[in-house]
Amino acid sequence: MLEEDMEVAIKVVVVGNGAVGKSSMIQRYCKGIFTKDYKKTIGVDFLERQIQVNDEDVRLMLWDTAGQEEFDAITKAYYRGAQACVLVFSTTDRESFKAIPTWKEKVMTEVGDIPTVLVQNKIDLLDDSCIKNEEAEALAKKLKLRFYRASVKEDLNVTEVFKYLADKYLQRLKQQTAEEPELVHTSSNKIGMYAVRNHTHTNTKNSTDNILCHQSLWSHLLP
Ligand SMILES: Nc1nc2c(ncn2[C@@H]2O[C@H](COP(=O)(O)OP(=O)(O)OP(=O)(O)O)[C@@H](O)[C@H]2O)c(=O)[nH]1
Ligand SMILES: [Mg+2]
Repeated sequence: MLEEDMEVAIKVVVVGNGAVGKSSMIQRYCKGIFTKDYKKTIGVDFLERQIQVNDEDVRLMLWDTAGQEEFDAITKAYYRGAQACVLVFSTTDRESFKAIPTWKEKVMTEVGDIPTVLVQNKIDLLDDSCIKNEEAEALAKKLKLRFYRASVKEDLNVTEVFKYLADKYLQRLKQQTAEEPELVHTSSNKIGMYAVRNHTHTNTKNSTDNILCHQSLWSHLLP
């Protein structure tokens, strides 16, 4: 019974300075929308989306953390249990670029080395860029991270970022379970990290994936 309810669910934290586009990125990915207005995230928000990776159903649970420093103490608690991370900076905000190593460190301190990706958002504003391409690439190399240039506004590379993380996470998980087979909880070849039961999802279908959107924080997902 328990086994049947298991599925691959990945907790992803999206971090970076305020106004770099974290909430916009998650909204774009989960709801397919973009909003021009800036409304800073207070504490933490949560949305999720279900995708297929190599015939495997994967539920991406996307934790949208506040970038403003005033919320640091709250957001840190939500890093716990994260299995993947998106580090975001903005093309037009040099401070947000300089802050990336610190954000990476904050997440690593809580959860260790997890699949992570570096994203330069707002590349539609390249004319106003305050970061040279080489600088961004050098940082990615130094931190040993896959690097994407994205525009949430133009819907460029957003899907790719999350697809990469899901792939990378599954690879690691399969490697781990090959080494330690007792980590596999199920009889149906599904590798489960969370028991997901009795959900009352509001499902919205798009062409390829089943998209599940939530505005509420679930008690069983809280750290
Ligand atoms: N031009 C452009 N604007 C963007 C893009 N992505 C986000 N924005 C805008 O940037 C502003 C900040 O976006 P948010 O997604 O709220 O930023 P955030 O990182 O969640 O900010 P905090 O919640 O304060 O941490 C909003 O006005 C968005 O419309 C993009 O790709 N291009
Ligand atoms: Mg936000």
